[in-house]
Amino acid sequence: MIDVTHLARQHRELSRRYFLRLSSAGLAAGLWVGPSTGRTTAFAANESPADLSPEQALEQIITQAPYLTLSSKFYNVERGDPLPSELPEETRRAVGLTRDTWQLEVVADTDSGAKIRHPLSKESKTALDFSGLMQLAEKHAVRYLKVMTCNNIDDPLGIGLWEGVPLREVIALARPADLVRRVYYYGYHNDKPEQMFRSSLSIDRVLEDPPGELPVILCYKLNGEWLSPKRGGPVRVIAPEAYGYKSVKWIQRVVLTNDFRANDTYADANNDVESPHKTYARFAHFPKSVKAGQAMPITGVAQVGASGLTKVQYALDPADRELPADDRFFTRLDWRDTEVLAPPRQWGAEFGKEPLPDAPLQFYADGRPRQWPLRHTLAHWAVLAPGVSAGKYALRCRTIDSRGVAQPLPRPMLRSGHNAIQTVEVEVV
Ligand SMILES: Nc1nc2c(c(=O)[nH]1)N[C@H]1C(S)=C(S)[C@@H](COP(=O)(O)O)O[C@H]1N2
Ligand SMILES: [Mo]
Repeated sequence: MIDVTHLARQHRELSRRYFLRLSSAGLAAGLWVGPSTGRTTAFAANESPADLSPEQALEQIITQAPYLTLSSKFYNVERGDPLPSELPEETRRAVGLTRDTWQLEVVADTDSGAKIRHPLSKESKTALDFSGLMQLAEKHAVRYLKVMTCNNIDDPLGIGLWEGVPLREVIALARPADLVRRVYYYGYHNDKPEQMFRSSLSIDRVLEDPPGELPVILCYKLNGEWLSPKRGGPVRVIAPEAYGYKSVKWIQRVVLTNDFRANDTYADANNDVESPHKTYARFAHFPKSVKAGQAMPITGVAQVGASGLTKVQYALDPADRELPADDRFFTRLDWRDTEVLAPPRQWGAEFGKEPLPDAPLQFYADGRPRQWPLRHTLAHWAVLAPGVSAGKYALRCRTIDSRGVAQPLPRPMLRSGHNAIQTVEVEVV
């Protein structure tokens, strides 16, 4: 049997690039939307030339993909008619969606009893503008890696290096005085209440980061470049541990309230609005069809959720094998470990072969990550699975979190973060 650990190590030394063909190539081909749409299988169709050995094929797959996603290659989730990101430049200027016209209001929900001493409002000409934000950035700017995932979409939308000012710094400017329990925040949506997209967090989450957690930021850069209109520019919220709906784009208004309840747009339609990232695995590349006895290069990504990640495993079972009805989450399959790949030496996307500038919060000053994999990012994994006899197989993947618990756990609903165990078909001929 081929030793993948060895292969990957050797590979690291040889090529210094061993991340999967995911972010850019994958998204370009629309591969990031799950099996329900049939699109992930495009990965499988995208197979290595037949004259490569399985080891070479694995190496090729691993070396060909950058870790980060180009800003333009993120999968967009946006609403509005017209879409705020598609407004012509001149309209964007008129509605405060350019860096030189943007303003952020931070006001109190006075009806709720909340009191602040220094409201930042357009009316009183005290709203924060972009140069005010940049002034805060000089002292407080932070950067971190974070995956953007919609709790209703199987695959992550993209992963990037986000830069911004902690939201607490801007809230501090407004000098909250009394009875503030929650932060409501709103994106621009054509000034039509029915199109409004909003989200909320407890004031404590914004003011204080639990150990190991990252700050909620007002983000103005992605991968070292100004945030584009598509990604929510000039400024969006990034809520590091939350699914995408907490990261409101085209942010223009923050309301401090004494209401303790979430007012999120995503509270509708049974979405869970207090649900951190789930740890779960997805396939990137697997052979749709393979010869009997031939080793199978299999790769994928795993989202490293709140509970961390220690392992990614796969199981290969005859497709017609009857699974116990009481084991919907396949706990009794013959799960085998894959290799979770080490940090990339090249980050790809806008950075290409360049190192990440100004060490992100999850990194030491010398550019090494403080741990790997990082929570709220993606881990890449690979395995060369031993060959099997002819037949149709079901191939599955799952993760083991940092507490040793297999994830995803059985969940009553997927709207707290899509987390079904992925199953794909492999035909051995
Ligand atoms: N203003 C606004 N912000 C928004 C949305 C939106 O429709 N309008 N969609 C949210 C949802 S549901 C997701 S999953 C993420 C997607 O971010 P992306 O388009 O940058 O990938 O943006 C969030 N922020
Ligand atoms: Mo979403």
